[in-house]
Amino acid sequence: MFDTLQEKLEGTFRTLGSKGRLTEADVESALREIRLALLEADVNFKVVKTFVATVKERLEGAEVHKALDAPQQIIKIVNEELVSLMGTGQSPLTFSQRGPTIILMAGLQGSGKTTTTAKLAKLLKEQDGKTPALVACDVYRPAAIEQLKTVGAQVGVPVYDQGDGVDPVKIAEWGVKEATANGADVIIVDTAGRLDIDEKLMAELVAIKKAIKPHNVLLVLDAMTGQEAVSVATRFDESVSFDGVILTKLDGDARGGAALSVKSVTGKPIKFVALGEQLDALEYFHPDRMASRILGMGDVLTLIEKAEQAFEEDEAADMEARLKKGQFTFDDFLKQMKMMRRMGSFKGILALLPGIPKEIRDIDIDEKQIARIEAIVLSMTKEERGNPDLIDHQRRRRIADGSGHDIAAVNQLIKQFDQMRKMMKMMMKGGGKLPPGFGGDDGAGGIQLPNGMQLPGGLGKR
Ligand SMILES: Nc1nc2c(ncn2[C@@H]2O[C@H](COP(=O)(O)OP(=O)(O)O)[C@@H](O)[C@H]2O)c(=O)[nH]1
Ligand SMILES: [Mg+2]
Repeated sequence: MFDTLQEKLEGTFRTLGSKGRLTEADVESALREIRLALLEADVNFKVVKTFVATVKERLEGAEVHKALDAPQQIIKIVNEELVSLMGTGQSPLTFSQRGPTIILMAGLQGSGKTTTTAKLAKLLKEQDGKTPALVACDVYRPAAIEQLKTVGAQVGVPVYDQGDGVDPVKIAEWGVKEATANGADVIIVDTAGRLDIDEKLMAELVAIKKAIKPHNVLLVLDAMTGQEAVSVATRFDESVSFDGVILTKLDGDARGGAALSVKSVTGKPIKFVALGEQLDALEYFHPDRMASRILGMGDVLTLIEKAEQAFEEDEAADMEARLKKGQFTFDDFLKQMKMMRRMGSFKGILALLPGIPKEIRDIDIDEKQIARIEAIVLSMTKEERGNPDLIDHQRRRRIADGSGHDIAAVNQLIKQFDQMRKMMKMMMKGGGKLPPGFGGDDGAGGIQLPNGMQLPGGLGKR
């Protein structure tokens, strides 16, 4: 996610960080690079213009080029401005005071409405203790109703449908009534999308909206379409005013233009982001955490939340204690793989951590691989598990034979372990703290950036 933008900005900050004292020209050139990076990320040009002007103004006001830690102040200001570009905080859903909360999903075909409808139900059920129900109003696309029923069943939420021979407005009204009678406290209505906005679709949405009076109209936008998503939002808002955005497919969005522009251009906040096809890949959107990710500082807070959901407390505490003593063994490695597996996709987790080397980012793990790692680790002696340097060729051979894997698999595991150990060391350096399960207690502040700089005070904390 946002790799291109991240790389560009990181490069700019690295250049700045390598200078002892910043001249006015240094600052000018940094601003120019930030401007270019944002434009290349497909951020709306008016948004970029205002953004750079604001950063510049703040820099001049703070007279940072006279200060010693100018590069860090620039990062701090850019960070704060990125946050304010995307909103002032998490923008919550409106929950009904009496009766069920009704959510109407809108968006173009293929934007991810149906998938997101199920993801949202799952999130509200698991994180907010709600009892959601879904209503299938896409009567145009073949198999659309079946699709919603399938994903609804996967997340364990009832789906109300009347087939595709009924007027969607009638289905919506009926579905809301039925679901309410059956005890749902959140009702999410999935609607049809077209390949592009057309009059009929808009008229139908307006009619559904009028009929069921939703507490939230959420526009689902495909992040990968960049500025196109922003213009879709503008056009939707002219016909069917909406309350907030769910930005999907961020996992495939290297640029970030939609995420950074949509709030400024339409005035409507992003409420949720979807980061994958799996039904648990939906998150509340936090502008500050997103800014951290964009600046390559990771998103330690989200990581901590995920960790808290996945880890047993004493398990994590135990691991922490050993890591603090500088003991990172193969047993820990195996345990960590298992813990991370419970948190979701490995790649998704690494994206939340600051300063991960590319070799580690590229490791992908699944259950089969965990079983393999386990077999290999179990074939090691206690000494070998604590000290990989001990494991020479002969020992590798023995471990390979003992575990029923070839020596290449053993070599690869040892290499990955070494990299992981180095990463742990790097992250513990400079008083850096790690999230639970990774060896830290609160994960706030003191994080070492890949370019060797330390996160300015308070930046990692909120
Ligand atoms: N990679 C990725 N794919 C997604 C995401 N959300 C939806 N999709 C995929 O996008 C496609 C269209 O989704 P669907 O829910 O049918 O869109 P709809 O036409 O708006 O209802 C499906 O293949 C989904 O699996 C996401 O966050 N990441
Ligand atoms: Mg659909």
